Amino acid sequence: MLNFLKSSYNKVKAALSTTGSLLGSKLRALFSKQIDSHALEELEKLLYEADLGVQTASDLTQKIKELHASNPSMKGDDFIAAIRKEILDILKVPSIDPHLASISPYIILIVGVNGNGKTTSVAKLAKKYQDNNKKVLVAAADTFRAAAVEQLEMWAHRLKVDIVKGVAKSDPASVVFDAVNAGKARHSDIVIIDTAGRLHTKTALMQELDKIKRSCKKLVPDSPHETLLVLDATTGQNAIDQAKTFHQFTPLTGLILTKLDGTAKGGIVISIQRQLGIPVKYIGVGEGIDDLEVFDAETYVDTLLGIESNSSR
Ligand SMILES: Nc1nc2c(ncn2[C@@H]2O[C@H](COP(=O)(O)OP(=O)(O)OP(=O)(O)O)[C@@H](O)[C@H]2O)c(=O)[nH]1
Ligand SMILES: [Mg+2]
Repeated sequence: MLNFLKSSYNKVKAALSTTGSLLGSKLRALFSKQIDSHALEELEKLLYEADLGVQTASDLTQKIKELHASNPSMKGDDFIAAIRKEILDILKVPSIDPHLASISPYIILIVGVNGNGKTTSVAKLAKKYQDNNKKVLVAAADTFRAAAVEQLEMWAHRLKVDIVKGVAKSDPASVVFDAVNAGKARHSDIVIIDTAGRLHTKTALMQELDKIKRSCKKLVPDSPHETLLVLDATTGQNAIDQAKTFHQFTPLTGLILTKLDGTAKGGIVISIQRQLGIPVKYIGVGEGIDDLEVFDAETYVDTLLGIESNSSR
């Protein structure tokens, strides 16, 4: 297993600590009182406010109601444990493709709405692979703005990874073709493609992604191996709409959820998984180059619920 697949959990905890302490302590306070209809209503509200989504909030509340009815002596921590289990059931998906290391070049396409953190995530991913002795090439296929190419160039320079870029306003699909070609010729292990921010509601821009994918396929069948949608966790339920529309136009293999350090509502991960079934593969926990973590359901849930993990990670 690649080293970086074993997350460093402290950063995740730090990023989610606002939510963790808030939701966890609020739940504990709630469960220390009499579980009556008022408390159940309050529970549903708390879960909803943490961005778990209407359905999950309602289902979890129903579950607690049933548990309490069948076992009135249940205590606060028992309820929290029950919620933990339910959430883990929702999040039970394989996280990283097992064949990841064996295909070369492994092509990762990064897509998303403007400003969600695509370019930063490309750089962070490049660094992770590089730290694991993978030869990385990044493709600056955001030809829409000159500044976008410069931003990725700056990262590529700092990280000393190969970059293939197009001239301003050139066809992104042709930049991608050149990049994948270069990746093959230079024996890159990983090619990560940065694309322009696009609104999920703009059909022409969404079709452009198809063209980019065709460029990849011409050179490497079955690629891109990953199409990762970058979502900003602070946009709450709007992120769900973005994911739904992107997924319709261009099937996604996973999500990168950025800016979890900037929200007190980390529950969006559960909403997304529950409604769309697309796995969150990475989470962004800051602006630094090392602030990207492989998503781990247990760490996430424990942090969200303020449960002290006793494993020695
Ligand atoms: N706090 C925090 N900031 C982040 C994270 N990821 C990205 N950012 C910041 O979000 C801003 C936008 O990031 P970019 O990577 O430029 O976003 P983009 O999706 O490439 O934007 P466009 O190319 O304009 O569509 C930058 O200021 C990043 O530093 C994160 O996980 N946490
Ligand atoms: Mg960008």
